[in-house]
Amino acid sequence: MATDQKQVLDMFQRPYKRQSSTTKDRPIVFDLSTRVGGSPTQSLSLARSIPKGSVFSMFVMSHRLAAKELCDFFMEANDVNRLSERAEAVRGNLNEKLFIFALSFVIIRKEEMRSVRLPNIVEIFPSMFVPVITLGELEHRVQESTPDQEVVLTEYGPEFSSTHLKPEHRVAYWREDYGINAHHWHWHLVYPVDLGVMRDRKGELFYYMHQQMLARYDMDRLSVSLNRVQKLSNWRIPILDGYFPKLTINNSGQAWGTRQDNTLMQDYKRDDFGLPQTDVSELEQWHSRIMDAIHQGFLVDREGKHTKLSDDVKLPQKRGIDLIADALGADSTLSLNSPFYGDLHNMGHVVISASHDSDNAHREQLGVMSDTATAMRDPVFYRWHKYIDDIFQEYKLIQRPYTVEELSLSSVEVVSVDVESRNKKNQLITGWNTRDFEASRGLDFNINRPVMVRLTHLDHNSFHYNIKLVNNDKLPMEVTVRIFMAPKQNERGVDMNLMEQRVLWAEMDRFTQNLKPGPNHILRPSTSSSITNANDFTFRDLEQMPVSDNPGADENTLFNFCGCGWPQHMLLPRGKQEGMPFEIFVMVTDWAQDKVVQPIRARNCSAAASFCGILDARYPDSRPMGFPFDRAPMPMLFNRPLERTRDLTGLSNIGMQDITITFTNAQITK
Ligand code: CUO
Repeated sequence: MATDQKQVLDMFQRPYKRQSSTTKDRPIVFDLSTRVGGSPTQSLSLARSIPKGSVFSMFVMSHRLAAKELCDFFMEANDVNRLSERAEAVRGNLNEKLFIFALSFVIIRKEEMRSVRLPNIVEIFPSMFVPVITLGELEHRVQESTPDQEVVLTEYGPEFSSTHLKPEHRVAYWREDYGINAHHWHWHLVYPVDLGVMRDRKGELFYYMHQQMLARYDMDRLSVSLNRVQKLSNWRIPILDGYFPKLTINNSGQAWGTRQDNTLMQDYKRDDFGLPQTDVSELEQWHSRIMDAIHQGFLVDREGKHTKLSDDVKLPQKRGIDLIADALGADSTLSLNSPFYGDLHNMGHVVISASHDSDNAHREQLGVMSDTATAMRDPVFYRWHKYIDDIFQEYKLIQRPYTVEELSLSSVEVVSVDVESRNKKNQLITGWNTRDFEASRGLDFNINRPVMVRLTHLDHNSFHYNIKLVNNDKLPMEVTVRIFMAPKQNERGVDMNLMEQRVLWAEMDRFTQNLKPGPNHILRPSTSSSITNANDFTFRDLEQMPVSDNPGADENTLFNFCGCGWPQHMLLPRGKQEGMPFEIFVMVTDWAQDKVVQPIRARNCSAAASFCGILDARYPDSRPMGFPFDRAPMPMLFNRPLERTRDLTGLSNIGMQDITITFTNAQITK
């Protein structure tokens, strides 16, 4: 392990402690009580105003300002040594999650530190992923263990936090999956609001990545015979489903707020986050102003100037979808008019997470909806985001449909598409699997041996796409291959038409391919997916990595972004035990039209580029995100069954295949 990597790991262990055990002989350099970092002006007053052990929420404006202050302080450090000194000076005095967020933010962005990798967030904050009762049981086992027992293990089964008495509990395995929650935390770290991060098509990716998570959630809901998620649009009636996370906010044991079934959203009047009172009617007003903008076709800035909303623009000019997402996300530097369009998405998270104690009368903490690492556990997250997505879809549906010219690539013919796994064609298998995490990296169990927790998760047998196609051109051709998957039938068991299926298409992979003239054969492994992240490392993985394998050896390799990405084990929906029909859709487009001129050489860390972009580079596909399903289908295809799509358009560059996903309810053997 390289020295830099070791220092980073030291900073991330037990973040609530003033000094980690591995650095206890290093002197404290700064005295935080008077000044920090040798600069008398830097008192970190905003950062210090967030109490230790309580919620840190990037959805809350005052917390974003505190994060900015701490990130700026860490950004002044030019190498891992100096960062580590600054981190040591403040750790134990600041809110732990703010501390880890700012450290991670700086390590990702500092040119000098990009050779090191961040450890998995599950091991930094086990208590945000593992129920408190499981951790208690773990402590018990530690006490009962003998010194020769190297690993203390506990099981966390597929029932998760539920009993299956309530229908929503059937998808608890999905909502409470450690990987999707870690991905969501990482995504918002890479695309934060109000931290001065101006990334290419940030707003559009906010729309697209969240829309795709909803599509995936709905695929799993249909897998367990639940209806697709209903948007949370009527805030005057109670939220049907409660949520009891059974987790603690951090490693000190403070519990999250819980929400009973049938809780009503209420005006936000809490006094503990420096936020003004926010009435539910204010959210409605922001929503209505954004809807007006969509239907009028323009946003209005603070000087009254109109900015047209259209997706038919030439990049890098901003598409309408990007501008609307900026207005919804309320980044003060990106929103064209934040006083007018408000802070709808973020404040929705806050108002919902405070609905059990909206005036702080009970001194209860906010619920899990307030934190990007835990929000996806709560059923209301999807209802809220469906509501947000509905705004985007309203906009997308008034864009003109794509023309045949935009959709076709006549020189390429997709002859056949198959998925293959263990010598079976078009039959995929899912089941359960487990992964071990070292809880003792984040929590102190008072022993010198690793204490492990074993988390259960959905998984599948890996597979590959087998695509046969012909390049009818006389020259080789660079193409983009776009692969999507959607369920075939709705909750009534009826085959969906293209319009109904439109928002259910989940991206599986997107890659460039050189086609030689004549027949071509693509074998693409599922593990190479452009949405997933294979580089998610535990502390132990990183410690055991030989120095020669460390990316620091190659300064052009930027690994930190790799922490962002959908978990590979959640690439497939669960499917049904009796088998569930899905469809694979493959579309080939011309790379010469799709490609983006990068301002600098796009570097290596593009593993999950579809969902996370590429560090320091533009989003690597000029088409609107979600293409071709982002817009309404051509009118003549509107109500037609999908099978007939190709016949009607004569689009040779599209191939489709029916497949079956079967859930075994058994351990997956890799
Ligand atoms: Cu990711 Cu609402 O944006 O949680």
